[in-house]
Amino acid sequence: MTTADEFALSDEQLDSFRRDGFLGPLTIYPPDEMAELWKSVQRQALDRTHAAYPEVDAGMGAPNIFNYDRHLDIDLLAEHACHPKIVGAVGSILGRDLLCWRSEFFPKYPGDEGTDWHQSDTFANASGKPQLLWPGESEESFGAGTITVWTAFTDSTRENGCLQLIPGTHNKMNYDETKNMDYDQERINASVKDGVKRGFFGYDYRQLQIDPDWTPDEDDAFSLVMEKGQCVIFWSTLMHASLPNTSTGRDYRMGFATRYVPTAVRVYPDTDHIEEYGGNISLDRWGAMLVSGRDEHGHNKVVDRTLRGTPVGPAAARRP
Ligand SMILES: O=C(O)CCC(=O)C(=O)O
Ligand SMILES: [Fe+2]
Repeated sequence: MTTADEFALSDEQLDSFRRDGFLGPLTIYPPDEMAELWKSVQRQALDRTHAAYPEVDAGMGAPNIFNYDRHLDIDLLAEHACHPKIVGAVGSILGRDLLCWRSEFFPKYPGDEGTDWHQSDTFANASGKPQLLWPGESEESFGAGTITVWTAFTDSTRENGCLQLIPGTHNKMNYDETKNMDYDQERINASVKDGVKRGFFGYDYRQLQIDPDWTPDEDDAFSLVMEKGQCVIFWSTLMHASLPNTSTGRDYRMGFATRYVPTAVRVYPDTDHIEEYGGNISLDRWGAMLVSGRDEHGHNKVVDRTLRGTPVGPAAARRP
């Protein structure tokens, strides 16, 4: 039995995950361990020498595209993405053969807007190009999204911009990711929607609504307060958003999302770059990280974390 197997979800947890589309909070680290880990990650993140994507001086509201995939150059983040508690839980949902295809930092500093309500299935939402293709699906059809594990690297509160979720909404898309959204940096921190300051990192997610007159049923939403070191696991097709950071002090919240699919999924099909959030990055140094099981499909460029001693980083990425 591997360590991850010890953390498989119980039948009860799986039932509730299937019904609600999310599970959590689950504790991955005790708070003091999380605080230490975050301190070390922050120190290491300053050095982008081996980061998969170049630094840009984008100023306030820097597009999160350049924050992607630091698990490829920061070992502590790779270890986090492979944490047995996370891999055990995600493996119970998606099966053993698992890739972490993306990680993202989600900061909210005092004064920052919340994140728009949204669902992501193919992740074409910002780039206009599907980033995930499940077996048997065409690029245009409804796939199954990805499993996101969003870990609170700092305490996540109503005041500093915690996540909000609408349980049970993961089986019906209210957004059409083949529609276009236009990027405008001027939009950041400038819109109030249904009384809440929200945006989507320079986009307005409402532009993707299938029914332009529809509004999310916020009466069914709840705010997910988490202590640092806790995570929530959810389908990317679940309706999710976050509150603005209304704190007046220096209380920021930092979420770190790791995203998983089975090895059978094609990631970034027929693409060698991503263009979104006002940036354009080459996928030359990207690799999907195998976090458990085996890749018997060979669809993706894979970095193997399951082999002891295998170097992590873009240099280790190989085409099978
Ligand atoms: O942290 C946030 O505000 C948004 C996170 C999110 O949308 C995601 O992890 O998919
Ligand atoms: Fe999201």
